[in-house]
Amino acid sequence: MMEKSFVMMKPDAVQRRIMGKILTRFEEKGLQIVAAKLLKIDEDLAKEHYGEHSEKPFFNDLVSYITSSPSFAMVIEGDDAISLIRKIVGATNPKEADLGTIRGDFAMDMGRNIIHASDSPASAEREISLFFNEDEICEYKIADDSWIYE
Ligand code: DGI
Repeated sequence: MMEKSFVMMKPDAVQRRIMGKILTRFEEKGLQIVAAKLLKIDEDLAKEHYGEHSEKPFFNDLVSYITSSPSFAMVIEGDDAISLIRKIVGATNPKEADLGTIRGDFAMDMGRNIIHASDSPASAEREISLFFNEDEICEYKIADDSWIYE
């Protein structure tokens, strides 16, 4: 089933200049970028995005990390995109993430795990609408579709 996921390279990915490498992994897999922007997340948006963790001991550190410098937010589309992207991203703790995943290859610590990706269709819908207006999402036919999907 075609799905859209919300994916965001966090401030450490931007600062470490590895955005291109990360983007390439999604593109080379055959996924399609349908929206993208660099933005500095403010405290309100950070707290809303990570609302489910508001009672956790790491919440304040998480909010200050995510608001510390710009992030690169995207909507990525593809067949089964939500679970597929979670596999490409790897486990939350980069030390446990398999090598070959983005977190497994590029990160060391939970609080610097470089990328976010929606974990379910309900979160994808919520997160996409939190970060993007409908008119920022581009519906377009991509040229190699018939070489990616049978
Ligand atoms: O969906 P994920 O980003 O893989 O994980 P999540 O939704 O459970 O947590 C959101 C972010 O919060 C995660 O990317 C890193 C941070 N986090 C989660 N659990 C811990 C944590 N940070 C610290 N320091 N310790 C934790 O146990």
